[in-house]
Amino acid sequence: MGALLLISNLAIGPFLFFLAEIPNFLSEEECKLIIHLAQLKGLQKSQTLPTDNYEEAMEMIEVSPMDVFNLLDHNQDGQLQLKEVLTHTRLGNGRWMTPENIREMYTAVKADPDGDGVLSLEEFKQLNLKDFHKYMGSQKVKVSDLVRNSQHTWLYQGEGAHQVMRSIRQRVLRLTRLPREIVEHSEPMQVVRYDQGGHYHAHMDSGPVFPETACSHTKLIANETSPFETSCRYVTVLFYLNNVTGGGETTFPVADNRTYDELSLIQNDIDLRDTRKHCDKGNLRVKPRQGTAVFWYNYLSDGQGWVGELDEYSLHGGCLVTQGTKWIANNWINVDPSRSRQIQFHQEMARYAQEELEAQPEWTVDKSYKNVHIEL
Ligand SMILES: [Ca+2]
Ligand SMILES: [Ca+2]
Repeated sequence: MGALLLISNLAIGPFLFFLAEIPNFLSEEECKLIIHLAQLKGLQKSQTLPTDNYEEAMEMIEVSPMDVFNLLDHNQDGQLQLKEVLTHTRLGNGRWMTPENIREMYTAVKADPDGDGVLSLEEFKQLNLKDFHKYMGSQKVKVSDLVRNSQHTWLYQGEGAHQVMRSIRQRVLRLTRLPREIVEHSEPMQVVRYDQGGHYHAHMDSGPVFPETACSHTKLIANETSPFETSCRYVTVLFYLNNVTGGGETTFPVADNRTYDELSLIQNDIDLRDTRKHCDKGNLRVKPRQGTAVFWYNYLSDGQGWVGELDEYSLHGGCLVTQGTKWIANNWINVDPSRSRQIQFHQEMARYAQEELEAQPEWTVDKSYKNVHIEL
């Protein structure tokens, strides 16, 4: 593939965050075909509006106010700064919270009587969490308020798939130089459509890995129940399937930073993770160009030739599409940070194939991903 020679390194961070942009990785015809196949299959909303039973759901959770306070007080100074509250956006009922939203909420539930924008422990103790949940539940949420406003579907790439889909998988195999069985047993291709007004605020494609964390793919064969689960997406290959009339860049807000600090992403009311408002301030932006592939690692190496810790520099998001439609596709290569579990997974997959449990055993992997909706 001549195209592979045109790799340009866009970012090399202090821990060698690597990002490559490869023009013409896909031909125009291939891009059109992927879009066509996705349309035939049908797309679904990537994130739905929060349901009305949020309040009841929150009341079921028994956490003491002190635990919540300590969880939020990142710098442990006994006060909750605005950015500390903002970094825990899961509090937002699926809604993306802005500094303005937080201030409105403080006013509504009278959380900050001295009005200094900071919640002291005393102020927090006075706060009735039920009022907070009631307020959140009463907020009308629009799709533009969500973390992610897009539609997506999955396309099979295993044996027997459309020759173009197979060919792309082979190219990804050569690009990533990973073992064939790892690439072949990874997630199907995800195709995403952003209409005008669509966005995806900055996020990681995969989660941190603790000793108790299970990977979605190897969980199938591991007979353990784990408190944490993540998709273990070692590599992301993102394809731009069309030229976007306006906006829709991929932003990496901290790709070139010297030091990573989650809270430095929010300064003076500017949240760099907000891809509707602050994409222009990010460190690195890739403009969508039909056929171009972008490739990066979401995890660092463990120093022994295997997957290590999550690379926080891989934080990225989809900027607001200001005009037209944006089509992209993702290929994620899934690797379990536990080498033995990954090997066991391959053995099991090979066994399934041999036993011919199903007419097309390769579909086993794809089936396992069918109902996976990982919010990241
Ligand atoms: Ca604090
Ligand atoms: Ca205060």
